[in-house]
Amino acid sequence: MLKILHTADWHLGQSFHGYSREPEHASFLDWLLLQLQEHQPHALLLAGDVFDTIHPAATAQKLFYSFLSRARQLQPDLQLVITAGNHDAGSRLEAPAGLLDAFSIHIVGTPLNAAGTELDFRRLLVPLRGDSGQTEAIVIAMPFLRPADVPTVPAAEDPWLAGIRAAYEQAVAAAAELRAETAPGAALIAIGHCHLAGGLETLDSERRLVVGHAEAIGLDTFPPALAYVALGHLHRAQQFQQGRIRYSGSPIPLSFTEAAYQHQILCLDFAGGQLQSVQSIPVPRTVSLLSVPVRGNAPLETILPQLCSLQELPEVPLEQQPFLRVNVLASGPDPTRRQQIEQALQGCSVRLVQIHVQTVAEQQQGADAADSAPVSADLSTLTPVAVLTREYQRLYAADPPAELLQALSDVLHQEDLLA
Ligand SMILES: [Mn+2]
Repeated sequence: MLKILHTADWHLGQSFHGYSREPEHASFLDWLLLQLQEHQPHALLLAGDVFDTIHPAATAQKLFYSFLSRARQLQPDLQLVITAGNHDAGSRLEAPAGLLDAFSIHIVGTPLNAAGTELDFRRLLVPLRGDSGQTEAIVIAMPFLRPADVPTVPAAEDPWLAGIRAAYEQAVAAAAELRAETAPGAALIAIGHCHLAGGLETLDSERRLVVGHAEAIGLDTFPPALAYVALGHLHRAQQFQQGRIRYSGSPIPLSFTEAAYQHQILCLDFAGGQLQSVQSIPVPRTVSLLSVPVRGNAPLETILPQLCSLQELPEVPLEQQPFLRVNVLASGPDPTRRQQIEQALQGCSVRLVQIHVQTVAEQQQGADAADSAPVSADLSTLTPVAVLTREYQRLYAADPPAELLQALSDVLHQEDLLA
């Protein structure tokens, strides 16, 4: 019997529109320690994106290392396996690995050997002890694979994707070999940080993994010999192949587009080399993400009364205040927009982090069409008034009001006087 917790995409140190997520991360890690006490897992797997950036702030590093130390104190037998994601600096994350190994904390940042010259799949293998005190699983601690990290596959149509597949093939072979030598009944488990074909992305959340034209790897990258595949990268929890392959998702919403679903960690039970059961454990949300309106957007005059109703939110310290995004549908320019919104929010216990403006024309054509509207012009005949008129028409599907044109002509006239 072997019990494992699977989590990923912590993104410690994330700055959210200028606000720190540290209090939310600290609450999550406190909660995770309680889960360790309650579920008493033999191991914890963290499948990449430990930190949000390659140079995490000292406070983020402190949060991480103090979690490791508290977890070890609470549960001295706990085995931790941690890999680097695309947001992490693999070799930096791995730098203290020699020290942490002594505490059964295995950190893998790169699949390369110590000299950084060759792939070494043996060093990715972490045997996990279960109830029996014997090895009950062998984990392939595969970090995020960059194009330079993967084996060369001759004549591959896509060298990166083919290389990732080859990397797993060779790693699984190495794991099977180790299993045959040391623990014949053990389960083979792989960690991965990748975008699986068919996976649900969260718009504007995950940093896309595109090299050349390729992005998503196929499910067949993970051979049936693997009893379980613990994935990171996609922030929404999801599963494939009857739950044999799973993303645990991130523990906190990392963008507004992630606000609507339940974040979780997974608790897995293995016996006889097979996955027996999976329980998803919802992570309590300590700071909410509010959008006004809840869906889509609305004109400012409709939004303002809704903002005033936020006065009813309980007063809490800044770090606990909900994050707020306001989605405005604009029929024309309005330099007082922010001011009106801030006024309506006065005294409200919220943090306004984003005013997202979509114009009527953008809404009609779809934002992309408006962004990429083809522009061609004869510069010799292009006047400031023509530029204003065209841009206004593009944004608002209407002619600019007379007072706006007058204001422009006043400015131009002043320039003439100054010249
Ligand atoms: Mn991530």
